[in-house]
Amino acid sequence: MESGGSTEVELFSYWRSSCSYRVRIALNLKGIKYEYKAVNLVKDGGEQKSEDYLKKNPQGFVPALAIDGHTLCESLPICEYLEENHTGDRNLYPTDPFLKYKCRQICEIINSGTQPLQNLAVLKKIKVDFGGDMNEWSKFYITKGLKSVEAVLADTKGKYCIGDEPTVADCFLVPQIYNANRFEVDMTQFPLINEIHENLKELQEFKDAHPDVMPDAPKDS
Ligand SMILES: N[C@@H](CCC(=O)N[C@@H](CS)C(=O)NCC(=O)O)C(=O)O
Repeated sequence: MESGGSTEVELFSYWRSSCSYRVRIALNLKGIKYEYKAVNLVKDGGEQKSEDYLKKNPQGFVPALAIDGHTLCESLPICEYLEENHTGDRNLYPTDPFLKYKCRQICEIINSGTQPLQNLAVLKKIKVDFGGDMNEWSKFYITKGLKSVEAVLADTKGKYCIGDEPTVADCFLVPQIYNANRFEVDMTQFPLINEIHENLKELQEFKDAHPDVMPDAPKDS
């Protein structure tokens, strides 16, 4: 595995962060080696809020990716950057414009329509400031998001989200399924997603990005 640019690639990540998980998969699909830099989102109020880390990602979120002399934030533009600047082992996007659009549509349903509603900071606010049930909230919005993805997949799916090659849509779907399981979403209502997930679980690039095998995962996870 080789990086297309600088060899000093660092990923600032938290084992259970779905957005970090997306980038870990994308880096693996591209065959880019990276050094794992753990940012603990929960310890002492969260290392993501430290002065030092805010210089890397002013939003106080993981992931951040140091690559080619830049520090990049936001998982979707990071994947686009990797696609455009690192030829790598695989393409993350289909070449056909319509399929590329479909791929982006799935990413956006997850990236802007689902994950932000169950982000740690949002859940804390719902629980602490509004006395809401953050698990029920998360379950509701993840179910809604995955229902939309399931509908899109009816037209696009092969072995994976878009045909028979893994794409960025799969990089986004698998971490969202991980979150769905965390919040005990009833996954039996998503047969297409489940079928794709079973296929993706077989790929080494996805296995190597799983939260449980990250260096900062608790030993009993
Ligand atoms: N749109 C951003 C979202 C990043 C994000 O929400 N990261 C979460 C973990 S998945 C985080 O760092 N949360 C920390 C917090 O809420 O304080 C991306 O795709 O990278």
